[in-house]
Order: sequence, then structure tokens, then C-alpha cells
Amino acid sequence: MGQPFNSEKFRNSLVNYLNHLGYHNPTTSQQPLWQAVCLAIQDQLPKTSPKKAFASRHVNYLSMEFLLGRLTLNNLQNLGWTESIRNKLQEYDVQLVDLLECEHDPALGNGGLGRLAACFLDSMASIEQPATGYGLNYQYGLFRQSFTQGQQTESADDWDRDHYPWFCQSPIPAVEVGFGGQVHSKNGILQWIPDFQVIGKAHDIAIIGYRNHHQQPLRLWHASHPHPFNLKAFNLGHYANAESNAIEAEKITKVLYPNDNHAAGKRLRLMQQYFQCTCAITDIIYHHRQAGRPLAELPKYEVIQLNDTHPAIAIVELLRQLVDLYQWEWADAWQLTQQLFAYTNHTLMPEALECWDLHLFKRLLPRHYQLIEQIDAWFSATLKNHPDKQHYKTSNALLIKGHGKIRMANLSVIGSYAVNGVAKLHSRLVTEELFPEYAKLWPTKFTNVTNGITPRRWLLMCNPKLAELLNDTIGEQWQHDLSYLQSLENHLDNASFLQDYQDVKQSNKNNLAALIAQTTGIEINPEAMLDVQIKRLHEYKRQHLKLLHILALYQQLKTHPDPNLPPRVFLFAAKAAPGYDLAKNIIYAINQVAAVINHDPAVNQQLQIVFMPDYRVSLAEKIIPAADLSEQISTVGKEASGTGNMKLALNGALTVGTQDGANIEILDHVGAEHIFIFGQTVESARQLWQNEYHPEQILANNPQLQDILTLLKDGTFAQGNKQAFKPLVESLTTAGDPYLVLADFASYLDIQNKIDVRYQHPTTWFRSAAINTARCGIFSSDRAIRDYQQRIWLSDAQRIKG
Ligand code: NTF
Repeated sequence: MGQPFNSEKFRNSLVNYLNHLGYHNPTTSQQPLWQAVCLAIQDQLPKTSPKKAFASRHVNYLSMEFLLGRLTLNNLQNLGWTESIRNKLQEYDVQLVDLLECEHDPALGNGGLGRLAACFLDSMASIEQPATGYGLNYQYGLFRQSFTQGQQTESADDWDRDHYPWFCQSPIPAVEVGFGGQVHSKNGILQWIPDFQVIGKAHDIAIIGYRNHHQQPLRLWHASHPHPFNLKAFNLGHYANAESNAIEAEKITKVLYPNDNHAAGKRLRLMQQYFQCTCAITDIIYHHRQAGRPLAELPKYEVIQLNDTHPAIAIVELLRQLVDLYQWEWADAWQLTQQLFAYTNHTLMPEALECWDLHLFKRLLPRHYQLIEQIDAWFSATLKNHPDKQHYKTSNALLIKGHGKIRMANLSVIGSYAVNGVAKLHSRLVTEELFPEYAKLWPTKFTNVTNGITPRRWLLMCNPKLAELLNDTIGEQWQHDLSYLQSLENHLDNASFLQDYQDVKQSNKNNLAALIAQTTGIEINPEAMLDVQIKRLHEYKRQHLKLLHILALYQQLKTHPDPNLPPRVFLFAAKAAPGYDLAKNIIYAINQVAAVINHDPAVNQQLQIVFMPDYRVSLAEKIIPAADLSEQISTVGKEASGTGNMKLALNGALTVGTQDGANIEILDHVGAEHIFIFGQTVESARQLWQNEYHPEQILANNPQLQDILTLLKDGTFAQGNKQAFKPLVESLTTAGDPYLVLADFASYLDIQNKIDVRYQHPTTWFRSAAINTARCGIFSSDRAIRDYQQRIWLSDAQRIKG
């Protein structure tokens, strides 16, 4: 049930807000109107959720990233008010669709990890799992991307947080956070005297559940200085210094670090992490005490879920507050801490596993450093009688690495009662390869929760035509429980349903074609197969393997024209971290190849390439419903789960993928006939790496590959510049091809040929597409949250063991 909408109240608030913003009627320019509409909607939201008796603990979801995407339509839809607002606006001759385009995506995340956090908030509100999300209110989100002569250029993403209308009042006390300084001992009691203090202020965004009158906060913290202006310095003529405190403090929440699957190791990043964690821990304790509950009962009512290791310092901060502020015995404080935290691992990539330099850490957080030494000592003590004691002493299980680094993943495992990976394969590798020692010591700590995606944003909202077809075919129950999509199986032999399904896809493709023309000037063939690879640019995700496939087709068509090859549009969208040179070179190569192929009449009737700039949530919402083929081609063992793979399959794109991450579970659910799997297995890849992989031999035996690499080296795509793609070519050859691109090349080409054949039979293709929709209900984030409840949040047995 949607909430009742009061049209009269809405109109009055709208006019008031417009007046307040200096406009006098609703036909004013779109941006302020959008703000006023959102504020007028907020006015109608109940301030608190109705209380319900609930058995679960309250979840505190700590994440450095929440990649929300636009909230306006999402909120309207969850409230059930879309039609009312659409009609109301039409009275003023304003189209809701146009107004929605005014919202800049709040891009407070990099990619999968941040978007997962946003899906989880939506699901927790929708299935009424009490929760608070804790994050940072960055002034600048993930950089905006454009292309200059094919090269990525970045610009600051100022999303105007100070005027974002979906923030709501939060009567939450500000938090003081200290940095640096010394630890003193006074009458046997240790006292940390920081030398720099900042203030954390909470900014809440209400997360609105789906048609259930329920909302709960995402609490984003903003750093400032308690004395932003130093009058004394000013009066002494030190004008620049007068504001330096404020500037220093503001830096902490200035900008999101733009790395995906890569740790930066920078001091400011550690400051962000500590700032966020202190604010969150202080807030959690404050609310617990406000409710009149003793601290010892924290684990009975609360759980703190760590979204990867970025907020792991919260473990030490809780310990510090218990010991230093509440004078608990160390052992008691540590026991309670271990009962409160749960840790989700999202990556096995060594460069993404955070380690902090001891000296940096000690200077910034001297008291926390002492506590980490004590945790380290505690861990050694638990091993005292262990038969493998010697092994552990030299193993990766140590908290502090020999050469002076603190391993945050180890801290997270030691300090948590539960640890999970994000897909079955990944969770297995977490225990077998990342933490084998811990898995042996504490086997029951480890579990799997396969990721999920919210069906509200990723079907109902982004694909309204498919949603309508589903409603007409199987009723609306799927909107509350995505597993109901299974009942589509009864309609798979119904030719008119399949035709409607195909028509929906075509209509979505036509819309996307118009957007592509508008943003890139490229007129794509909307009838062609739309082959999409949309995700961060990373070697392990292998956009360059896709490029090799395109070059193989180009070569083939140039030498042997083949009118039977079905036309394809290759669509890329991806941002590369600004410091990741090889990733940027891959973007450049794709853009240059696109420029040549798109203008070559010998091939451009069959091959077109589009690289859409500035990939973000709102762009994904337009691409996903239109896609025919979903590229999920990571090196096996490297993609922890993937979630784009789930969104695309749910919306009826067929997957071409490796046996990696959640692809394997998509395969299990849709069935081998309805997905295209290729390449190495985890085991065969492991053998290749162990027995020294020789890409030069693969190259020597494959003339087609040699020709393709020649094309990249002879200046064909770079106006004669032979060096243009040197980093890319070297990564595949002299650098040893660490991501097995050449090893998978032949099998990738082979499967792509099969895909071409299949696409020529629309009835079988769209039947498979509909089967993908029918069988992907399991990938709802509602299911993932229920798994967290059962396996982690509700499980008392595990918590007692500590
Ligand atoms: C990402 N991890 C993984 O690379 C994806 O496979 C996964 O789907 C998402 O997490 C969500 O679980 C990261 O971004 C990080 F930070 F851990 F490297």
C-alpha cells in the first residue's frame, strides 16, 4: 500500500518553497522547481516510522561509499505517488520526466561496493529490517568523465550538497573527533590528548521503504572545525592562517577517493576512515544509552556490519571508547567488541587489501596504535597451545606485517564474529586462499551471502515497459517478492507474450539510440544486437579482451566481407581511476578504434562502437533495459561477485561470461542453454599461474592474434603513432599478461561466434531472454538481506563463541 497523498497540501508547500527560492509560479525554470517539488514531497513524509515489534537487531551499516543515484523517482515510486505528482505537475504544463533530469546523481561511491550499499538500504527499509546507514557527506562525489581526443578527462563532481533537497533535519548531537597528539598516563589511567579536533555533523537522508510507510536514515557525516575562524591570528595580521583550521577540517569530507579495487594508502584517507568511524560509534552508543540500555547489552540490540575493511578502524574505536571513556577492563571490552562486528569482504585483489603504515598510523592515532598492539598480543596468546603455533607466527595471519604495516583485513576478521564473501565462489576463495589460517581456527565464523540488487530501481523504475508487461502477464506480486517471476515460465510457449517481450526490448533500444545520438553524435542501428560492457575500467575486468574481439571482427570483415554476420553495436561505459595509466590507455585505444571503425564503410554496417562518457547510476538505468548481450568477462577468481551481471540478466540480456563471481550462480539458475560461458576455470587458471604462464607461446601459435596486435602497434588507429597503445600492448606481451587475456582469447572468439548464430534466431534468443528474467528473482537484494538476517544478524550461536 502506498501512503495517502495530499494534493492540496502539496500545492501549498510547492508554492511556498518556490516563493522562498525567489520564484513565483511553478512554470519557472526546471532546477529550482525540481528542488521545490522534492521539498514539498518531504513535507508530507511522516517524521518517524510506525513502531513494529521486530525480532531482529538494529543493523548499523558502515560504508565509506553509498552510490545512491537519483532519489526523486525512486522515492515517489516507493511512496506510490508517481502518478499523483505527474498529474499535478501537468496542471502547470510541467512534465515529470523532464523535471527528473534536473537531479545530479549523488555519486558518493565508485562502483559495485557503493551501489550494493545503496541497494541494501532500499531492501532493509522495504522488508523492515531496522537499520541506519553510516557514511560520509563528501562535497565532491566521483569525478565526472569526458573525452578529449579519445583520452579521459576528469572534472570535479560538485553535486551541490548544500542544496540537495532530500536531506532532512536530524536532531543528532555533533561528535568531536581527535587526531594526533600523545597518550599520557595520569594516576595509572591512560589519556589520549589529541592535537587537532574536528567536529562531525550528521546529515540524514530518509530511505523510504517500498509501499510500507517505513523509513530509516542514511546518516552522512560532514567535518568542520569547532573554531572555524581564529580571530587572534587575524588580528595579528596572519590572514591566511586565520581560516587554516577550518580548511584543514573541511578537507576530510571534501572528496571521495576515486579508486575501485585499489587502496591509496594516503594519510587523508585514514583520516576519513577514522572520522567516519568515530562519528558512527559515538552515535550508536548515544542512541543505545538514550534508550536506557546498559552498554553490556549492546550486542543484544545492535550489530555493526563493515562494508569491506574501509571502516575497520571502528573496531578499535569501540574498544577505545569502552576502555578509556567508560573505564571497562580491556578483556571485557574486547569480548563485547568481538560480539558486535561482522565483516563483509568484497575483494581478493592484493592491491585492494588495505595495509596502513605503522608510523603514519601511530602519528595520527597513537592510542589506537597501542590498542592494536594489545589485540595482536591477544591473538598470539590464543595460539599459545596451538599445535601450528610456529606456522602462525610467520604466516599471513599476523595483524602486523614484518615490515611495519597493519593489515586491516586481519583486524576485521579477528575483531568480528562473522565474515562473509559476496558470492559462493568468492566465499570459498576467502577461506581457502585469503584467510586459510583463520578459517581453520574459527571455521564457523565464515559464511557466504551472495549479493543482490534492488528490483525497485533495477526493474520497476528503470524498465517501466517490462514492469507493465510483467504486471499484465503474472500480476503484481513480483514487486514484493521477486521470486514470483518464476511464474513467467508458464508463458514461455506463448508466442504473443514473447513478441511483447521482444517489443519492449526494441522500444528500450530505440530510446537508448536517441540518447546515444544526443550525447555522442553517433547514430546507431537500433535493430543491431546491443552488446554492452558497463563497469569500472580495470585490467581484471578485461575491457581489452572485448577490444581484441572487435579487432578480430574488423580484420575478418576487411579481408573477407561476410554479409551474414549480424550487425552489432558494442557499447562501453567505464571510468578509470585518475592515477591508473594502463586503464586510461585502454579507454584511449577503444575510442581510437571506434573512431576508425565507425567511419569505415567497409565495416560500419555491421560493427559500430560507442563509448558513452560519464558512466553513473542514471546512465546505467538507461542502458540496462536496452541491452541484448551482457559482457561479464573478468579473469576467473578476480571479480568477487559483480552486480551489473544480475541487473542485466534480470532485464533480459543474455550473459557472456567467465566462471567467475556470481556468473556461476546465474548459470546455475538460468541453465547452461541460456547463458554463454567460456574460458579458464579457477583451477586451470591456478595451474597456468603456478606453472609459469607463457603468453608468448599462445601468440606464436595464433596468426590472428599476431595480426591484431600489429594493428595496435602500426599506427592504424592512431594517425600513424606507433607508440599510442604501448602500455596496452606491453601488458599483453612483455609484462606477461597477468590477467590471462591471451589464454582466454580463442575460447572467447569461439563463444562469440555461437552468439552470432543464436542471435539470428529471434524466437530462441528472446525466449532465453525471458527465461533470464523468470529465473533471476533470486538475485533480489531483499533475498540477500534475508540471508544476512539468517546467517549473520540473527545468529546467536555464532556470537557467543566470539
Ligand atoms: C567489489 N569490490 C567487487 O569488485 C565486485 O565484484 C562486487 O560485486 C562488489 O564489490 C560488491 O560486493 C570492491 O569494490 C572493493 F572495494 F572491495 F574492492
